[in-house]
Amino acid sequence: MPSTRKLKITALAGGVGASKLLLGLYQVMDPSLLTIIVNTGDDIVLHGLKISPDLDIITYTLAGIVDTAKGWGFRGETFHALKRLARYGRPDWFNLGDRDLATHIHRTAMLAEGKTLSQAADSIRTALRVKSRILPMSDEPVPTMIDSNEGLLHFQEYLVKHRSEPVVRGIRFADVESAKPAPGVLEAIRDADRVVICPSNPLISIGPILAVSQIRDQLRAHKEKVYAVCPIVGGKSLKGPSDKMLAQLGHEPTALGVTKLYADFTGALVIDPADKSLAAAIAALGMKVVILPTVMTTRTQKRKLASALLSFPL
Ligand code: FO1
Repeated sequence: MPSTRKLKITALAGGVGASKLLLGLYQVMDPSLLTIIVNTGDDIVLHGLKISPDLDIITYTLAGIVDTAKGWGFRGETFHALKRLARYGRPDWFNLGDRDLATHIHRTAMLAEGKTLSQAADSIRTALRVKSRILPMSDEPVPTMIDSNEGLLHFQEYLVKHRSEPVVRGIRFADVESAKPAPGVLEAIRDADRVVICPSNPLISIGPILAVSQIRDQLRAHKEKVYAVCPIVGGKSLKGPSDKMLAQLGHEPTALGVTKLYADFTGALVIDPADKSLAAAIAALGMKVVILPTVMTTRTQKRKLASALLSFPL
C-alpha cells in the first residue's frame, strides 16, 4: 500500500458542496494523483453557449479564482455583457459574468470544432493550471429534468429561476440510457486506491453520475474502496436543497436515507458526530461507519477531513 501522500484518489463530485472537500484533498495530497468525475446533468445551453456549472465550479475552486462567498463564478466578477444581453431581450436569470463568459465561449467553440466536452474540460483546467484531472461523467448531454408542480423544468430553471420553490415530483436524466462514461472515467475508478463520493446532493449531483449505468456498475465492482461523505448533517443539507428534495421524493432526509441510496456501491459512509446515533442503523445495512466532522467552513476543516479520508485504513 502506497504512503497516504502517494494514494491515487478518484472523487465523484457535484458543484459547491463537493468543491470544499476537493480543495482540502488538493492541498493535502499530490494533486496530480487526484481525478475528479463531475456531474454534467446541470449543464444548460443559454445564449447559444454550453454552460457546465459543476465542471467550472470545481475548476475555478482548484485554480483559486472562484468567488468563495457564492461558491461559483469568478471572484471580483462583473456582469456588463449580461446587462447588454438583457437589453436585447435575452434571459438574464442565470448570472453569467464577463470573465466566466470566456470559458463558455471557449468550450462552445471547441465543441463546434468537433472536440468533446472532456477535451474542453481538460483545455480549461490546464489553462487555469489545475493539476488534477477533471473528467465530465459523460461527453453526451444528460440534462437533469425536474418534474414539479410547476411542470417539467430544467434543473437550473428549478434551482436558480424558481429558487428551488416548486414541489419536486420526480427527477429524470434525459437520454441517460444511451450515455457512455467519458474516456478515462471507468479506468479512474478501477485504478484508484480510494474512491470518494463528495458531500453533494445524492439525487441531482451524484444521481446523474450514477445514472450512467456503466459507472454505477464499476463502483459496485469496487465497493470496498468507495467512501461516501454524507451531505446531510442532523437532517439538514450541508449545501442546497438536498434535504427538501429527499423528503419530497419519499426518502428520509438523514444519513440513513443517504445510506439506503448508496448501499449497493459504497463500502463506508462518513457521518458527522451530530449523527452518531444513526451509526448502528447504518452499519445494519452493511456499510462501515466512520465518524468525522463533515461541516467544512474553514480551510483547516477542509484539510482535516481530506487528511482523515486519506489516512484511515482500507
Ligand atoms: N447559481 C445561482 O444560484 N444563481 C446563478 O445565477 C448562478 C449562475 C451560475 C453561472 C455559472 C456557473 O458556473 C454557476 C452558476 N450558478 C448559479 C451555480 C449553479 O447553478 C449551481 O450551483 C450548480 O449547478 C449546482 O451545483
